[in-house]
Amino acid sequence: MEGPVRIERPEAQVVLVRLWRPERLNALDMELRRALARTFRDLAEDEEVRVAVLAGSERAFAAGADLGEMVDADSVEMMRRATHRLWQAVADFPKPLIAAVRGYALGGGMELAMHADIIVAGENAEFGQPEVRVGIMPGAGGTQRLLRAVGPYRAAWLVMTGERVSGREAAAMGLVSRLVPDAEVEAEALAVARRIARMPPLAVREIKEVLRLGADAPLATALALERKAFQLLFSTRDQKEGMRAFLDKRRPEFEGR
Ligand code: CO8
Repeated sequence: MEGPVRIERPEAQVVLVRLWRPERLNALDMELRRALARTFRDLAEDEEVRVAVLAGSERAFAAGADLGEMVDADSVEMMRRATHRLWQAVADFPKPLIAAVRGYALGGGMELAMHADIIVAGENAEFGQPEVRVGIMPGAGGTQRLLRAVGPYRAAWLVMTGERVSGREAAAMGLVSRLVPDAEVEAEALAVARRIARMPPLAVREIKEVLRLGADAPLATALALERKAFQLLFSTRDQKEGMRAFLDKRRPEFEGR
């Protein structure tokens, strides 16, 4: 398949979305971003897909926005590009998204990784928000998602200095869900995807939504959201199947109903 975003189907119900602009370390140009947004909108509707893995190449998950496309832009041009709509297509993906990070995840690349629910990273991956070094600042969640992930003091240090941290250091900060040797990143991300794909999809979808919405809501509101979603799941066949299978001492078969 041609193009900067490639779709692989390594197994049933799991899709691997691969950023493929290796000669530019997967720098995110407009073509790649548009393709990524289209891909996630399509996958959201695809009933065959329960979980997505987002990966890059061996050297780079993504080395940030394509600076060649930004250097001469003015504010009006940046407003006209309205790239937040393209990012939003990834943020709105309703199924679990696992980022498999090898090599560089810088600037917009690190922000893209933070759009995922789970980050699997290699020990020598390199995370960073170097925007300040090229005269700007993060513009796709790199101040806000990072702040929520690692706390204000580490976020300020990373964003103000633009320094890079290894996968190991990022894991110690809480930015990584699973830290593995570099060569095992994709296999581990796919193994996690496979495990989640076996779970009841409606329950997983509710979990994602409540985690996301709850994180920024007052606690009482978030707990109410959780309670309502919990109660709602009692109308699913998968709830009956899951509990009945447990009582019958057999494996459940979840169908997403
Ligand atoms: N943009 C364009 N081209 C890039 C980028 C980039 N971000 N990163 C790498 N490339 C290109 C290089 O220019 C080089 O091209 P060529 O072979 O033609 O010279 C090729 O990729 C390979 O890169 P290097 O030769 O530089 O490889 P090294 O291993 O020496 O270095 C680095 C790798 C450290 C990753 C280095 O390339 C680098 O510092 N890249 C820039 C990283 C950066 O600053 N990223 C942040 C960009 S700003 C940003 O992401 C803002 C996001 C805001 C999001 C909101 C958007 C609206």
